[in-house]
Amino acid sequence: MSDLSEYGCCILTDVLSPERIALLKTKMDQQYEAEEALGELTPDRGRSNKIVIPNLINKGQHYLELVSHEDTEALASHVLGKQWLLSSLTAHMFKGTTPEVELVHRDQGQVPASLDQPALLNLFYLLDDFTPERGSTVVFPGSHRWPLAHRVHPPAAEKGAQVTVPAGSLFAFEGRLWHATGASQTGHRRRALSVFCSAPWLRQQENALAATSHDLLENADPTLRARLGLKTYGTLGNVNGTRVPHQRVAFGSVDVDLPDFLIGENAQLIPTGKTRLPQSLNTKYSTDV
Ligand SMILES: O=C(O)CCC(=O)C(=O)O
Repeated sequence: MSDLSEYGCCILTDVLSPERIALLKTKMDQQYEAEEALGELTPDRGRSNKIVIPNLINKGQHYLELVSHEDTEALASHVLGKQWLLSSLTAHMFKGTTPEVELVHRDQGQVPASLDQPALLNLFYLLDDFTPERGSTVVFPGSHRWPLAHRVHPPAAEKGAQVTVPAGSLFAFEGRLWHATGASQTGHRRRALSVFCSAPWLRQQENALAATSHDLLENADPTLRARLGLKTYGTLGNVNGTRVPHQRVAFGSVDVDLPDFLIGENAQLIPTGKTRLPQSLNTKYSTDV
């Protein structure tokens, strides 16, 4: 925690056991291959060889365990307060070599640069060793405290330092730190899982309530539901006008249920539950059956 406040980043080693690393690597590779086979439905990966597998929330309990991991809880609560939100849960890897360092950025680039506090915290759980040859992250230690004039235009990538961190570590960097994905000479996969945490007043990177299966939301424990946004923070995050517990509470922190109905014009009830597969899959399914 003191490194985080001094340098804007920190490293905790030996956080994941070798067995857990092996399992997560296998699961991540399988997930990637399976999504690639989805054809038109494969998420858009962009043109870079740095691959991000989005929205791991629906993709297995083994990923959700990192959200409730004690080190996630400790660091995120320390930096962002106890009511932090899950901004996104993603997997990061390379597919072959990457010739250039990617964009140098601050994760909280969309928050006014004059804000002198972290609004985001990126927790990278490393499944492979991060080394400069493998394109480890380029960081500018201490840049989270740079004066305002240096917070908008990024520093030159060559002036940064690349981290060296062993697999199984947690590499944490806060939202004001200038950083970039390094160039990979070797083409090593360099796998990591990102638990991206935000202050409770900031919009989440993934639209969790639209992107999470309702089954998962209904069955999630209260802490996970809160991390995904089903808890109020002051006057934020209400499901207003439909039946929720503690209807009259305007301030504070209250668990919120997904309503079965919204109330529309002339009190017409609008059902919220919907599960519709794309037409092509529906046809395939009914033919197979
Ligand atoms: O892939 C990396 O090394 C850094 C990733 C990054 O820049 C980010 O997630 O904001």
